[in-house]
Amino acid sequence: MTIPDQFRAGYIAIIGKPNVGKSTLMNGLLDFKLSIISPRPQTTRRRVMGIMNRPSYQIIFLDTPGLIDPKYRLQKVLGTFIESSILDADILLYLVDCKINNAENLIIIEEEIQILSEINLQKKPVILIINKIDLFPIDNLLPLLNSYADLYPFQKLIPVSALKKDGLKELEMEMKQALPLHPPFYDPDVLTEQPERFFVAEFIREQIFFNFHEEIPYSTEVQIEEFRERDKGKDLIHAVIYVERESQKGIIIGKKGSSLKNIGMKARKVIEKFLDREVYLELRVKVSKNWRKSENQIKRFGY
Ligand SMILES: Nc1nc2c(ncn2[C@@H]2O[C@H](COP(=O)(O)OP(=O)(O)OP(=O)(O)O)[C@@H](O)[C@H]2O)c(=O)[nH]1
Ligand SMILES: [Mg+2]
Repeated sequence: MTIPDQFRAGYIAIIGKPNVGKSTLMNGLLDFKLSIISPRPQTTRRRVMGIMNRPSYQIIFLDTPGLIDPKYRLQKVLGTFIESSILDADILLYLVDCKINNAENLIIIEEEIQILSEINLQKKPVILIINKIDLFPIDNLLPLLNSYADLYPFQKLIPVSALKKDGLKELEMEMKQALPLHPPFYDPDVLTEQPERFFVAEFIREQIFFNFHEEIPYSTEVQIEEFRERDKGKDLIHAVIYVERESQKGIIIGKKGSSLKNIGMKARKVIEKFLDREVYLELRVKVSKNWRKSENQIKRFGY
């Protein structure tokens, strides 16, 4: 493949508080479901890489966990994923959600900007994305944009709806112009650098977010014990769902295994779509007592 002289390529980190739509935005831009999404905060737990390949540019997105004050040891580790993504990035996308411009929200806006200043130590260029504009009346937008613009020297402020894919083309053009001249970092066929088994584990975890409530999704970790391609028949995937307590194990398994079966069926569909082939998925549930507080266990899970 010949690479055009003026090829542009770079890393863009997607940063913001939990639940503002970072993963939805990355998937929308890539037009492919890579990062898992749920209606609850703190869904993303690692940095997820997605590569946009175009004839004259390549953008490597880094989706990150939401910015929070860490309480658990696990959350401290997640903070390091955010830091490393910012360090690796050429440009930051700072996501916030659309809000009515009242006194209460002005305090939140100031806090958001304060966090941004604290994490963007090297003062990399930042594009502010106001997401979820589908949920708010258009009249809110201008005053909201002004409030943000008054507080920080953003390279650009762009309102979007990641869910409805509104404004994404404008955003892509803006990002493209901000990219440095550089040959592609990855082969243009590549969508991500992370292995298939990473995404398989994530899609199982996503089902836990959708099917269980309160602490269960947060107490859950999924590990792939075996991923074997077979000459004959479907790929074989053995995954273990770890929870923190015996009672949680019972809930996940459900009556006569019905809940586990349901998760397995739904996750398998997403996995097969992602891999573009059929798989045989076997799930087991184990208890790893209070793993989120255990440094060793967190490490063993690969964080
Ligand atoms: N209405 C609307 N909902 C959206 C939009 N973007 C994301 N959402 C919803 O917001 C919720 C959170 O989306 P995620 O993409 O998981 O958010 P996130 O910022 O990655 O969250 P964490 O990984 O927890 O930090 C989901 O229910 C999405 O469907 C949008 O533009 N409009
Ligand atoms: Mg996310």
